[in-house]
Amino acid sequence: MKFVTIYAASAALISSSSATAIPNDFRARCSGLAREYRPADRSVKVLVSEFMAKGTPFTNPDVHPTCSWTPPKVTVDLCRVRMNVTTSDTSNVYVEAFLPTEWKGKRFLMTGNGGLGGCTAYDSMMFGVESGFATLGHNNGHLGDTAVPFLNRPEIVKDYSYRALLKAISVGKDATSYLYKTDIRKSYYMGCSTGGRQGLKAAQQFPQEFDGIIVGAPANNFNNLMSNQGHQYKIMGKPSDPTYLNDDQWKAVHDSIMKHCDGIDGVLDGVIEDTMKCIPRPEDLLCRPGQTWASDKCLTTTQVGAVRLMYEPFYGKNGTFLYNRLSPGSETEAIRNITSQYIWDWMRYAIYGNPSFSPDDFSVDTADDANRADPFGVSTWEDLTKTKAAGTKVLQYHGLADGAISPESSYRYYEHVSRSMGLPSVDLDKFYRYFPVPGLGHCGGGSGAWYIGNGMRFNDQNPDRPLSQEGGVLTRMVKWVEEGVAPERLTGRSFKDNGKMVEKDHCKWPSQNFYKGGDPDLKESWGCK
Ligand SMILES: *[C@@H]1O[C@H](CO)[C@@H](O)[C@H](O)[C@H]1NC(C)=O
Ligand SMILES: *[C@@H]1O[C@H](CO)[C@@H](O)[C@H](O)[C@H]1NC(C)=O
Ligand SMILES: CC(=O)N[C@H]1CO[C@H](CO)[C@@H](O)[C@@H]1O
Repeated sequence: MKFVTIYAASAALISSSSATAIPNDFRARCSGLAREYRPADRSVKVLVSEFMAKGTPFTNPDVHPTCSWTPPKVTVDLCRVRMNVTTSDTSNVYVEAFLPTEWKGKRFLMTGNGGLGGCTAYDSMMFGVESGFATLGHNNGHLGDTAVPFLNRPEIVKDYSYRALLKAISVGKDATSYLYKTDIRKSYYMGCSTGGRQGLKAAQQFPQEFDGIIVGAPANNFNNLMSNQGHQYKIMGKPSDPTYLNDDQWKAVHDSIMKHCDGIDGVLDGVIEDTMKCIPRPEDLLCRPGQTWASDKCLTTTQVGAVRLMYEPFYGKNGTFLYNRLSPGSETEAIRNITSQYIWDWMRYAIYGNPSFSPDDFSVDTADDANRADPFGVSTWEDLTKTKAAGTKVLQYHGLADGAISPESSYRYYEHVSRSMGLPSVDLDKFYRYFPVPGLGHCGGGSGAWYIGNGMRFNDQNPDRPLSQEGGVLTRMVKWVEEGVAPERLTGRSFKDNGKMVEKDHCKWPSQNFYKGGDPDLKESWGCK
């Protein structure tokens, strides 16, 4: 019944484009797939296969309040396939494919998850399928952006660390080849945050599955990333503590940092090009005797002391480096993450198996315990020896205004790979390139030219003025893999509050964006050095 309705809706669409573009048996093959497809892998069960025409309202079957990244409708004609895949006696992963009628270049794209997820990245999948990729996603082995399902179920933690992804790749490739009756030509991965960590896990452990891997703002050094939130919570305290800053006070810290550091790059444009050159001085905000926040918008010595600690790295037992400082300029985004639930979830359900572990129990010992446990290698800190051997390309990017995951962690990982493999940048360039993106927040948003075609649904929010993804991460990766043209720059775009478009080419590390002069909103005004 549903199939017939959809067919009628799409028939109207075909007449306006090309009637021959859609192979006639594609729809039939799609709807018959659930019945006819018998994968050799017996752990796979097809739950749904349905043809969905452009414009069909989209519904998210993952009913969980934290799984909300759902596109409102299908934006190209596609075949939706949902599969239930058993990964052990006590775990399973839901794998989903969006297979476009107009499959361009026989390309396969695997998407990543977010946070402690638990949520299929339907928005990223819609982005991929719009670009003509056979696009896959999965729920990473449990439902919801929460660690509660990890409690005493190590198989689910294993799925979260890497197994759900590895399984989804093979299941997804097989279903794709079956539907199109032909082999995939090129295989890609794109993810940000936890999706970035998953991309690095693939690059470190099973790079042969992909020709190109796009890694955004990776949540690797994962246990310490979690612990760092506990550390930051301990520094800033609760609203009733003398160390605590409210949102307005953090905004004042942000403004003072911008005043101090925005001009280092030679132009006052609300973007710090090299945040590593910025050394915040919260003492600028200190109250004189008798002054208060209410009357003078100043901070106490206790508050200033706490803020200063936020811009220092987190050291563990015996002075061991654990995690990078808060990135200067990311304050307005970061304040929403300091009290994130992730750390408490991770420690309670994955590390200690003790739901009553409380924020006040956090100490450097907690960080030590998490590092020792490192469940299923979730830290994701190995080098890229296997990537190099497989001939796979890795493109990593990180927003320098990322308040959720410090971009300094991405520099640290890049340099770790360089030292560990004994390769200077000219040699890493052959398979691994890193792009810091000034003015980009956590995977999307920010005050700079932040839209780099990385799958965030920017254009959904700005349907009247969509931004091009040309020169962004996905188009550059395809050129690198398929034409051998390695990316030197990433083109970023955004709109200012007054509606003006900003465009900038972001440079590949270790070169950096450099202001040549002129209108800072034009890419001609910038170079790399
Ligand atoms: C998926 O498979 C698991 C077993 O691996 C089973 O418990 C679950 O009920 C299945 N879900 C659906 C919707 O079939
Ligand atoms: C810290 O040093 C002590 C004494 O040398 C050692 O036993 C312990 O393992 C060290 N801890 C860490 C986390 O390195
Ligand atoms: C767990 C949590 O609160 N995460 C938030 C961190 O900040 C980013 C960007 O502001 C949000 O998107 C996350 O939801």
